Amino acid sequence: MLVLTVGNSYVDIDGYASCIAYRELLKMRGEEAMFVTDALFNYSITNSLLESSYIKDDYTVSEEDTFIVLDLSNKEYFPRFVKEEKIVELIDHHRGFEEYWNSKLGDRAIIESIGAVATIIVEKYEQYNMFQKMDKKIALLLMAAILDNTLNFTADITSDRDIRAYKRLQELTGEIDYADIYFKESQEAILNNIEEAIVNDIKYQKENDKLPRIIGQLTIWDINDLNHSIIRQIMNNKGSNWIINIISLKDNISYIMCSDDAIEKDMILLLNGEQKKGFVVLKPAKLRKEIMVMK
Ligand SMILES: [Mn+2]
Repeated sequence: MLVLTVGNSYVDIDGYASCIAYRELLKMRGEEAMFVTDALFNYSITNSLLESSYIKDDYTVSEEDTFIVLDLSNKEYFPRFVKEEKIVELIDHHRGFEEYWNSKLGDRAIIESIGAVATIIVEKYEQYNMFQKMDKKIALLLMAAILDNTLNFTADITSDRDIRAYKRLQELTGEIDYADIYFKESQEAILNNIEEAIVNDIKYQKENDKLPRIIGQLTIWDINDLNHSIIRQIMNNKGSNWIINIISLKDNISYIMCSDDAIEKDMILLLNGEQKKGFVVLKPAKLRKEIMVMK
């Protein structure tokens, strides 16, 4: 059996959608394949997508099986059942292990700087002339993956290929407002457990003395759906000097909440931001990793 799989820590919608869509493409081409993972699914795989008729397979990997690894090239995160010498194909967009896999797999290793692995899967459907035969539910999974991994096409890693693939999926499904639908649903999952979402993504930095040590980040769809005092409370529990970068994808704006007025003043200067309704506002949005290198 040919087994498709992803990382063992948690699965996001890109790995999930890519495995399912690639499995269906292989089936259309007469090759049987299974999508096997034991990893937890994160909030990006929303309930409506989980309820799709396309799901992972209940299959126990055996000795003879071969593997296709997606959205992953760091061996540290390989599931235990994957045998490296049995990998027949690997597709990823995380950097750092390109040489290793190119030398092992040649052109069966595709590691590219692109917004989503899902985009590469869309291109595979096109290559094999199967794009028009793609099921709408599969197309929606791939659309969600591209939206999520490119942060609604705002992330630096976004390429023209992601934009083009998404447009084609939009035409295929007729889903014009899917970004709104998808991000609202994933935001709901974040807001239902806002403390976990914030606490699990706090960075404690020492490298930049222009910034406080504690820097949070929260990516949501619409800033207007947030309860500001709860966020302040969660951050105050972590320390007294902090900022949290709240990225509102709908309008592509960073709303930076600061622990106190002094830090707020520093941030307005450092980031060239505008003070608005208790935030330092940056348009277009900046990622935390960009803010952390500003001096
Ligand atoms: Mn990905």
